[in-house]
Amino acid sequence: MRIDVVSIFPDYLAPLSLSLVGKARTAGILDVQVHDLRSWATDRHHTVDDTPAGGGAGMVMRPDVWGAALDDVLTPDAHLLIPTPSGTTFTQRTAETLATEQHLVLACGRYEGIDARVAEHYRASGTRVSEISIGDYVLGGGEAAALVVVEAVTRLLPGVVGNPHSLVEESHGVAGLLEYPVYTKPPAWSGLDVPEVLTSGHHRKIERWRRDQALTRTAARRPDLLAALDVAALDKRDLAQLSELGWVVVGGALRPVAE
Ligand code: 6GU
Repeated sequence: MRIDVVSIFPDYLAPLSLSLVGKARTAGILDVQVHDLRSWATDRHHTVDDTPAGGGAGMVMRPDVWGAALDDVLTPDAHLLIPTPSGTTFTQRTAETLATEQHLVLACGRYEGIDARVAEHYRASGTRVSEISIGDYVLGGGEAAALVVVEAVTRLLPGVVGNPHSLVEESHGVAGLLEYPVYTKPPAWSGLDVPEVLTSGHHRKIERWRRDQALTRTAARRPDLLAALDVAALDKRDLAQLSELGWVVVGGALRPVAE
């Protein structure tokens, strides 16, 4: 996969040389190029923004500078991603879809945003354009979001994660549950023991315990995920555990028992 990132803070993307993403690049699985938007500015001060049409606070990034940059960086098969708090939510499903692409181009703007004509123009020209948000909070710019997107996508590329099985049971996987808690050695630490079942060697009991823990965690931390769960994917023991947690099936969906 090829990923181009365009930003006025190219140094912000330095972590893309580290850890999992850095290794994917070294292994030749991923080609990442970071570009300074200002190199496409034509005036003496390398201006990239201007005051908002219609008035208001802050500055808006100029479409002419972005257009020059994107005309150079986009390819016919590229998917243009514009990180913005007003975008559609980036989820694990988004990462899975993007991991099948040949070429991603991330256009990082400051949070007041890029002139709306940029997305409109490239959509009209046949480029796939997605405006994406990484969550319901406001960042100073798209760079941190770009780091998030690149890491989430890269770990799904074939050959990046050593054991592909670790992609299966994780939080926000297809089961729609949060991951169960994990433990390692030593068996006793700070007065706390590794749960006995995990050292029992009973693989079926371990599997059941982990599933119950995943359900318990999801009920406590992300009840929205339980409410969206496909009830058909739940077995009798899931339903028993959920009932202990105060969740029952009502009209084909999980609902908390009213207090
Ligand atoms: Cl993608 N960009 C900015 N500036 N803020 C955000 C965001 C993106 N996602 C959540 N907040």
